[in-house]
Parts: sequence; structure tokens; C-alpha cells
Amino acid sequence: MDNENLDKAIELVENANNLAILTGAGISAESGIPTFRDEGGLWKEHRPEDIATPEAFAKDPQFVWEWYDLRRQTIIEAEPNPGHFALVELENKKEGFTLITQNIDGLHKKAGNKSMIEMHGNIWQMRCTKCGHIYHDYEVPLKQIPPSCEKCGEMTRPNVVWFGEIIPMSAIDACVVAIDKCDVMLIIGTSGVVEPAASMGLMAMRSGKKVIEINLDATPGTGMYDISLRGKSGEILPEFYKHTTEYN
Ligand code: BV8
Ligand code: ZN
Repeated sequence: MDNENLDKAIELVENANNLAILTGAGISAESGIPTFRDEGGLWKEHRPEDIATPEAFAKDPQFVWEWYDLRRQTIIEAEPNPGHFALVELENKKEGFTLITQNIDGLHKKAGNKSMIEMHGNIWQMRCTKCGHIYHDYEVPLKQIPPSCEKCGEMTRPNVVWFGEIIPMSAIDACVVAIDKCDVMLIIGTSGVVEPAASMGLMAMRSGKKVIEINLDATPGTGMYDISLRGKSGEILPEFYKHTTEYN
């Protein structure tokens, strides 16, 4: 671990009044949830465009739902890890705090974070393809695939944002506000490939915010951001809140 950079990052976070956080699949890796693009990642057997797209769902809803049902079976067993809990501590200690996550696993909520933007949706929410009704369903494994809407009985889909679908404007607006208001942005556990999340760090840099990346591997943003810490978020993030004093 590059301790000089870590100390600088800790000081920036400690002196920040308002934090914006962006997380990706990497923060849940230590909870046992496979990432998307790492070895053995979720996409290894399939490519994103083969499953997480409206076209794939229209072509074979059964196949797409079986993949989500498998992921639900993994996620239901997963517990938040020290990286998730560190973000809860930071939220409790900071005047302003917004957590933007690309993850659909719900682990930030399970850990106790309150102010959250699940920009790609949530794997536990069903959305009816007919009446649009959205509701939570935690059944694992799913008895019926594809599941039927609890209201009208028609086929549901996972209430997530697929490739080629737009992120709800309300979520985008909330992300822009969070980045505009923050002093420091932490980008954690994301390969920085998927837009529009991948451009958020640059957006923050352009408006003069300090950006700290915490990631196992280098990403397209590494070298551009103010500080890049290489390592596991479950090991690095707890270092941040241990130093925040009470009145922060
Ligand atoms: C949009 C929900 C406007 C579903 C996801 C061509 C046609 C259509 C669209 C496009 C196109 N070209 C580009 C686009 C835009 C597209 C896009 O970005 N494509 C990419 C692949 C080039 N984006 C979209 O379509 C978005 N919508 O742009 O609308 C539009 C509309 C039409 C046409 C054009 C534009 C919607 C994107 C949302 C897709 N949905 N998820 C589901 O999850 O099933 S994305 C999916 O990838 C997940 O949400 C995931 O979070 C996200 C990003 O991946 P990461 O989180 O970064 O995960 P990854 O495995 O990649 O990286 C993990 C990192 O963690 C690694 O770097 C690793 O080193 C690190 N790590 C591992 N362990 C640890 C760790 N770090 C720290 N600690 C550890 N222990
Ligand atoms: Zn319905």
C-alpha cells in the first residue's frame, strides 16, 4: 500500500464537509459477489450485450431471468464487508454525503447507508412489462420463471437498467447535484468502462473537486484522478473513518 498517498487521501476525506461516492462491483467482491470484468466475473460465460439488454430479454426472457435468478441466489447469501460498513461510518460523520452505486445487489442498503442513488436499479425489484407496477420480491430461487406481476399477472422483468437503456433522469440529476455539492469524490471498485458512470470522475475533476480512486487494478481514470490507491476496498476504506474526528 502506498502509505504517502493513503495519508494524503485520509487528510482530504477528513477535511471534506461533503463527500460524493461512486461504487462499482469491486466493493462487493469481498462479499463473495463476482464482478463483471475480472477473472471469473459475471460476464465470463456471457457477454453483457448477450444478457443485460432489452433485445436479449425480448428474444429469450427465460434465459435472461435464469441468469438473474442465479445472481439473486448468490447475492441473498452475501453480507456487507468492511468496505460497505466504512461508507456507513463516513455517512454518519459527514455533513454532506451522497452514495452513487452502479451495483444492483442492495448491499449498501443492507450495510445501513441512507442517502443512496442506485443508478442501475435493484435486483430485488420486479417491474411489470405490462402495467409497469414495481415491487420487491426476495424469493430465491424463483419458483416461476419468468415471474408474473403480483398485480396483473403479466410477465415481469428485473427493475434494472440494461445496456442501451437510459438511466432515469431523476437519478442522473441527483448524481450531478451530488458531484456539484461535494468537496471530495471517492470512486471505488469500478473498472470505469460503463457510461455514464465512467465519466463522473472527470466531471468532478472539471469542477475542481478532489477525486480519489480506490481500485484493485488500474482504470482509464488512473493517472488523471488526484489520488489512486491500489488495493482492496475492504482493507483501505476502514482506514478513512478511523481517522475522522467526532466533530467532522
Ligand atoms: C446509456 C445493470 C444512453 C444490469 C449495468 C452501444 C450501444 C448501446 C449503448 C452503448 C453502446 N456503446 C456505449 C454504450 C453506452 C453503454 C456502455 O457504457 N457500454 C460500455 C460497455 C461501453 N451504457 C449504457 O447503455 C447505459 N445507458 O448510455 O443510455 C444510451 C442509450 C442507447 C445508446 C447509447 C446510449 C446503461 C448502462 C447500464 C448497464 N447496466 N448493470 C445488471 O447489473 O445486470 S452495468 C454493469 O456494469 C453493472 O452495473 C456494473 O456495476 C457496471 C460497471 O461495471 P463495474 O461495476 O465497474 O464492474 P467491473 O467488473 O467492470 O469492475 C470491477 C472493478 O473492481 C475492477 O476494476 C476491479 O479491479 C475492481 N475490484 C475487484 N475487486 C476489488 C476491486 N476494487 C477494490 N476492492 C476489491 N476487492
Ligand atoms: Zn402488472
